[in-house]
Amino acid sequence: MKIKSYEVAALNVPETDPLANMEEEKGRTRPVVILRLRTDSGIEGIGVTFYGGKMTGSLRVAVGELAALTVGEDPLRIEKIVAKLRAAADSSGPGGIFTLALSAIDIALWDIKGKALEQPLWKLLGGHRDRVPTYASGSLRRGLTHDQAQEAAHTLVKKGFKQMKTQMGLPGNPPPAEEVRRVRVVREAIGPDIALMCDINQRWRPEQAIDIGSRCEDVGLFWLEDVTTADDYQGLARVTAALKTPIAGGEYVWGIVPFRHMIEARSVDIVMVDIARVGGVSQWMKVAGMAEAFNLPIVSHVMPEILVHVVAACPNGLTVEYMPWMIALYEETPAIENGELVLPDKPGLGLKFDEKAIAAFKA
Ligand code: SMN
Ligand code: MG
Repeated sequence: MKIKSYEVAALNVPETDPLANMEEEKGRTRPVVILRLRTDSGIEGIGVTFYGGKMTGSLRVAVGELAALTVGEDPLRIEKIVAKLRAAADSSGPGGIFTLALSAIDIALWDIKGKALEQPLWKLLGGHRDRVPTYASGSLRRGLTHDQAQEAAHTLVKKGFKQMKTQMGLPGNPPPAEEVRRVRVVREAIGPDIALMCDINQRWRPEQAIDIGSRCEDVGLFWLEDVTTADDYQGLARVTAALKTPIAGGEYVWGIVPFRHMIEARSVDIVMVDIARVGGVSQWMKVAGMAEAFNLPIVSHVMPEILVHVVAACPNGLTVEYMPWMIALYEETPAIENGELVLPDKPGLGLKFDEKAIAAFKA
């Protein structure tokens, strides 16, 4: 089997909040790049990438330039293709737009492999379990008032979520007591039995993280995420050592090497890997193995319809972030039953682009 052709498109996907209907602003869109890699045997693999922002046009071109280099290659030889692309792109890696583009290619190659072998991706990658816990994300944002956050949290509980994530690092950098109020009011709304995560998105200094983190230890957070600058491995390690609450991090670093430093420094208790920044499915799985060797759980970041496969594949997969930003791209995405994502039986990613939606989102 050989790769025969490809098609790349930039899309603007509506920024809605399908989980709790708590948009801060109507009508906004998010730029995304999609890829179709076609083989001479009729199998088509799909890939997705984003984070290009105002450079999404450049990201679309980068995906196309890399995809052109895969034509004629055997799609089952993924590491051979990745090595070829890295070499061809010279020093445009190892991070940035090169890695974002590489991720779309790698995801499409794994989709082809699953379809060629007639197996769903999660089974090809290890198949540790056929259901995985998932948490609602993207609704309980820091921009909401405490009242709105409580209302959204109620909605998520009513929808059956057993885990959900809110945010601190509130706008205007309020005093610690006001920050802590956010997690307290959400905890009040959901009761003691729902797992509550909280994302800081690198907005605190290490000492602030220790201060505010200590003040909310009694809230019983499942994790505090990205409490300070993502590559301050020592600063993170100080926070991790000081707090009882587990610290999660990793979504902001590029490729697999930073995870070595982060894990060696004991910067985090829970390793979070972003598939676009790490370089796709192949690299995501390598970090999962690294984390497993250090007795650390691994969690996903965004795109649950794709990441459900890798988390389910690994013995140390903990939970899938249910951030439904991209589900509108597909005809169908994995169901949630009893707070868990159900793994698909269909081969590869088990996803089909919703062609009508794709046409409507064309940039
Ligand atoms: C997040 C950051 C950037 C894009 C999507 C989501 C956030 C998260 O940090 O973990 O959900
Ligand atoms: Mg995050």
